[in-house]
Amino acid sequence: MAFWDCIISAMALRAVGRLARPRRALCTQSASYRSSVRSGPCDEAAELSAQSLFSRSAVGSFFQDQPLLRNPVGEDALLQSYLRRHFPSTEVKEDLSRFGERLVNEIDALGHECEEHPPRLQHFDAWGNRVDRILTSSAWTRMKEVSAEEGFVAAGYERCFGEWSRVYQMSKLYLYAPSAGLYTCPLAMTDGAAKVIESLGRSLPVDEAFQRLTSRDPKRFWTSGQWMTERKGGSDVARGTETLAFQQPDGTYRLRGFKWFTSATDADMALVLARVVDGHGQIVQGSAGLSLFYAEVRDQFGRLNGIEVKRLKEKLGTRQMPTAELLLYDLPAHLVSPEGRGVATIANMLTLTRIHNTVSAVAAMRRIIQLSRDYATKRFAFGKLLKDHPLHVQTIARMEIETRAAFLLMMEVCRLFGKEESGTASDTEVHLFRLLTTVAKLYTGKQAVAVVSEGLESFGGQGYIEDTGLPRMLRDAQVLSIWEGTTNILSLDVLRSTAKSSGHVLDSFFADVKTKMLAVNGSSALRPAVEAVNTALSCLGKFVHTAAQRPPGYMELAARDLAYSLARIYMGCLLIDHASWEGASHADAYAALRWCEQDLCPVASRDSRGIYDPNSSQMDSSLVYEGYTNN
Ligand code: UCC
Repeated sequence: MAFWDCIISAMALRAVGRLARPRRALCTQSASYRSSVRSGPCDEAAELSAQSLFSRSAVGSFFQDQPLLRNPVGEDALLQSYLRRHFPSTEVKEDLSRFGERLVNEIDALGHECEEHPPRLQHFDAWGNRVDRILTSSAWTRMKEVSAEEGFVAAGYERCFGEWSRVYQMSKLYLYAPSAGLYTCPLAMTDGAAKVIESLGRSLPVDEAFQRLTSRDPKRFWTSGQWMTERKGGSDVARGTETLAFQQPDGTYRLRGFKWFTSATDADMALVLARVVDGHGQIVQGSAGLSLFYAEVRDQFGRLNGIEVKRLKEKLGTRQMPTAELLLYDLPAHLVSPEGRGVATIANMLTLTRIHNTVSAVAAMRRIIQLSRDYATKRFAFGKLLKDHPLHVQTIARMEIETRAAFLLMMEVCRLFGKEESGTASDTEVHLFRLLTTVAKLYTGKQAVAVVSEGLESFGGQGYIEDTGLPRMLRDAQVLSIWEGTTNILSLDVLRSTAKSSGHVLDSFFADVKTKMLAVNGSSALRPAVEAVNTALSCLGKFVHTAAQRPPGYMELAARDLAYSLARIYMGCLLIDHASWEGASHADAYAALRWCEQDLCPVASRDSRGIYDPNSSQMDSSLVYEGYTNN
């Protein structure tokens, strides 16, 4: 026998000895029975047999510790430092900390219940009457009460913290969103409706509605829907809206049409776009023909008011919340906008829902990181905890940098909003607010999908398992880049706001970034980041200044990259600004430096490679349609 064969035989014998040594044979039981029994001597066979017939199968003794949700305020270093920097009084921090405890102890479980008991549509009652009841879970109902109690909408209108009131309100919603079972959706539209009514002037009958939308009394509190989308137009609302409004002798209207996508359809009221039919039966097509109406969903007996719920949507995510197709058949309504100014009037609502969308996006990122980093302290693999694997931690760090940048942009938009509402915003700030609301929505929606997806991966296979609650987060994140304007529609909105303001929104952007960078020039640790932002800004400036000479269609092709450039530069600027604050941590500086290492101005980089040339557009088309047959 060769030397190696001897060694191998000896090892095999030793192994057999180890396996054979400990127990007496298991007598006569079948193989499957034997496999379910850990040990048992022959002389106890009768007893063993009885026990094992009913024994639990052996599944091993190891069970992985789960990630735990703790008070998200205590876990959120950036939220805390932001509050320390901007809210000298401790009142806000105390309210948020109290609310954080409530989240952990009460609300998070309600959120899970909303997912487990999604809404159902009951078309008929037991006696055959058409009722179209949307049946929601008790947890969903409780969320409505919680929303009133916590003043999620009210806080934005009470304005207890002056120009910081929106920051306070949205900070609370940021904590709430990942545990809210999607109740943030009706709240977004409710906030938007309150804003529209407030800006139109609170006359009857909408004054009563305003008071209910902003009430802290759960018995009075109402939510609102936003009924825009029709079969022809999710994005192209102006051309896709077919709903008609017929004026009645008393000056009210009756609406007839089909709303294809109405979210949180169990709302109490809705703002609805429709076309007024004139005395000759004529309507005006396009944007100029659209007006905005206020409608109450149910009558005094709780019956639907000229509405049939055709069906509930089967959605990828947001299943906690009812989304329906509605036939409006003589829905009583009041005209609230000037005739033909429907889109411009509902734009206020879009602004609000886009801010809420941003808040939900950042909140989702923050929550997945909190769970992921906790898990990394509990999961042992390859001889050590995940938190001690540098590559794993690097991955979470990259998620953290995205989230910090997104958080600061979200807060800045809220800050500017609060200033605009309280009349203290400069012209520059008003322009910035218009631009950044769109940019923040489009960029954070994309970030949320990427970060939440990466977050799921950090749990390995468990991230893909439904009852961990993790997959729901990815499903729900996916909607953030779709509803309230897709990424491309919002990129075009950046061009729209630029054109409408004769370039002032971009002038304000440049001026603000320059001012912020000048203020931090002294900090040497941040110098590479400051240089990167300044360089990117100058590249962006060159691109924008030559825009007028571009061929038609050029800017449309550049729109998405332009919007991304604005987002990345501004986020870099905010990270640097925060890191240069005297109370900032080393981690703040590190985040700023790392963020600014990426291509901050992709529109300039791609422009230099001719990506937006008309020729390139043709090549895109031939690439996409290569091999496609349309017959
Ligand atoms: O309904 C949906 C789901 C609801 C769920 C909401 C929950 C959110 C919760 C988040 C938290 C969890 S989804 C529906 C999604 N659809 C959209 O978002 C619409 C997307 N499409 C657009 O944004 C389009 O660009 C349109 C509809 C605005 C385009 O309309 P027009 O009429 O073709 O555009 P115009 O002619 O450019 O704009 C008409 C007027 C102009 O004002 P004037 O007439 O004074 O010049 C614009 O300046 O509207 C003004 N305007 C705006 N103003 C347009 N957009 C804005 C804006 N963003 N801000 C201010």
